[in-house]
Amino acid sequence: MKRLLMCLIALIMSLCTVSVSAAEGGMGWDGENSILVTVTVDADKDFAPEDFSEIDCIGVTVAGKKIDDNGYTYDLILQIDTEKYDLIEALEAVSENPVVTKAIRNVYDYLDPILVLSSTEHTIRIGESYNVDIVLFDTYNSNHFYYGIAFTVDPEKVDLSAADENTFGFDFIPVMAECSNRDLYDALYSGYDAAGLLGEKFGVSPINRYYTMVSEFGVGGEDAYRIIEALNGVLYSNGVIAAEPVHMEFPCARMPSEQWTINEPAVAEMTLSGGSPVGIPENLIGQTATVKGLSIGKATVRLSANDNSQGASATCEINVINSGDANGDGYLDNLDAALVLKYDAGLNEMTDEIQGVSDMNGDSIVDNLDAVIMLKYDAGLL
Ligand SMILES: [Ca+2]
Ligand SMILES: [Ca+2]
Repeated sequence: MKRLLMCLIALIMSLCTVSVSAAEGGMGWDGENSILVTVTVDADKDFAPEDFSEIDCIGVTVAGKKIDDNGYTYDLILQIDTEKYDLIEALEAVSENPVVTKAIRNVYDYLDPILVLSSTEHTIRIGESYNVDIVLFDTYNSNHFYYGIAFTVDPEKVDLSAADENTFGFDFIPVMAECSNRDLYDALYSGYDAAGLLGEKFGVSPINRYYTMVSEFGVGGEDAYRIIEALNGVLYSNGVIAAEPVHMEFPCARMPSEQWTINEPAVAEMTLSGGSPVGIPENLIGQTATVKGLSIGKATVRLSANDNSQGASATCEINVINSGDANGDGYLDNLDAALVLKYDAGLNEMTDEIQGVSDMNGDSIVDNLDAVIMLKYDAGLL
């Protein structure tokens, strides 16, 4: 029931629109040229690039601001000069700044899904098997869903009893008052009248904290800029003294899946094993594809993996060569190549069967070219 509810809420949220002039990446930072730092200072402050001279900072964007007994804590996106620093060097350098309490990769990055297999190409002999494993499958959606902004108002600056959704100078909808200790997640997750909750009229919160929706599913690409753009707008609005993005994850949206295929089943056969079931027993992820060479040729193993709306695919080219086991010891090595070279030089005989397994390039002749392929295989060069 709860999953169905969350799906419904997700659908409703996906229909919410944003009336903000999105920068569409115009703020200058992206996933490759920025880092996220947390800074604690005594007083309210406007940050400038000069505050982070350790990295020759070229841009600062506020991604969050909180106030507590320790002072003001900001989350800042620092744009770095990638000609001078890579991300890791920048993180180390900016950590030396006395006001920086935490420096990490920018979590508002758009992170492309990454799918890595144990190999992108591999050569096997007829009859030989090879395991293709998933080394890494990472998506943005698996970790982050941002939907809105929580902001705190200074009641000295705003007459909350007369406030409505237009009071603060931004018009994201709907605005919800936080009237208890529940956060956005709890408010939505425990509420069965999802549409009613989202449309709740602006009320007075005893803790002066409110929520406004920004948008829909996930943050990535332009959505990331949109959230931060909106956050900056909220932070500099009338009476707002703190603001942060709020996020939640939808269990119903987390259904990773994977599909393995091979395009030339006559060249190599594929068998799947292992993996963990997700959601339904037949939905396995993290499987191993064992490929066995059947005939000389090339076959492509392809994995398409998905997690929610983000997916990636990766391939492993399987090159199947002849068995090449001229001496019949089960291996293909320089001893077999030696036999082929002797045969090519007229120094020994070969049965038709042995010639059949020794013709590595498939030209129906057993000669030094086949020996070269054998030696390359033995040396790991194929
Ligand atoms: Ca052999
Ligand atoms: Ca040949």
